[in-house]
Amino acid sequence: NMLQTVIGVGKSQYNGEVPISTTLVNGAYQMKDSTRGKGGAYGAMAITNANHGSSAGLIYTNSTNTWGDGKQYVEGGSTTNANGQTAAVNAMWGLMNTYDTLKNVMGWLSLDGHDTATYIAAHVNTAYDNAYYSDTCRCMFIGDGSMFYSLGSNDVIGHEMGHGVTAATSNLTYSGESGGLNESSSDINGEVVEAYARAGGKGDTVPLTGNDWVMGKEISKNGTPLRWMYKPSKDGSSPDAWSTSIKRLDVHYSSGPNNRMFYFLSQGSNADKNSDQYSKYLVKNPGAMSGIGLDKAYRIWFKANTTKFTSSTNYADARNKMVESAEELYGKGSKEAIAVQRAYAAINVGA
Ligand code: ASN
Ligand code: ZN
Repeated sequence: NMLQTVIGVGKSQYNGEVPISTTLVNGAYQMKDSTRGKGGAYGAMAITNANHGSSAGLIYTNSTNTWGDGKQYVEGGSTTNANGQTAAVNAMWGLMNTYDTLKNVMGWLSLDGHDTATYIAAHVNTAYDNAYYSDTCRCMFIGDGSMFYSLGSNDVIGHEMGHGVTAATSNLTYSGESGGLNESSSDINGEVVEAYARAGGKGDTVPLTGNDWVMGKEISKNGTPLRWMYKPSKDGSSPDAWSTSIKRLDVHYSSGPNNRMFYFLSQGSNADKNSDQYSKYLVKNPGAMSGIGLDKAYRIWFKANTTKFTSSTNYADARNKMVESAEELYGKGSKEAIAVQRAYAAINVGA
């Protein structure tokens, strides 16, 4: 590639000053990274400015290689000023960490596994309280928020881009139980990206740890997360365990039990019955359960989602295929395979 990627200084909103990948083109810097992905809409991973519209817009450019001011975008301000760039810094940092997590932890290139470059459009719509992945552009849109701050924290970007991995692999149908699993897969990816970034981008040379097990805490103006993986019912709408009725819930709620399963698998359960981490279903498995750590839990989940699940996988099928994955990775009867069984039993799936 003729374009040379250089490292700029990004003043991010949630992670302080971060090194961001940019490209020097004719004396100006573009927020574009040709070392992470190829082809796609911009020929490289990139951040664009939707500038309050609904389409992607143009790649961010700057005369120097220092970007943003670490502050929330102020509605009505110029989107070429430092405030406008901060959302782009958040986006690039989250996207670099998402790409690196997939590559360095899982050996998976970009979202589709074939290294097709993706991009993020920042400042979509006006005061927009959402971020979303679109499989049409294989890209992501980030709003500036109204109840939220700019929706570009690492867990949110990891979540949305996780939809791209699922779309390219199991393609779990986005309704019913499969929809809950699709959402949960994105929450899992979000937490892993958060942990990866906090571990300093060292991949599996250091244990993945330090994520907060809640989604979107940083972007929340009142400090209340969107979802609690260790106790989904704290949101007032998500169940903590599987039942026949969860298929009728919105996918952001039916994801809850699988999120809790994943928390138990990684972190174990707390023996204190009054703690948020305790599951009443653990009484079925008194020996349960010590966690196997985020790194192993993610490998088992990733293998199941990318090679075993189908579009109609439900909780029971996910449980069986997670056990298969754990057995293939760590052996039949391994502590990891047993931990998967116990984590699912703890949410009322299987014995
Ligand atoms: N941020 C949401 C999600 O990724 C967008 C949506 O509800 N479709 O699930
Ligand atoms: Zn989602």
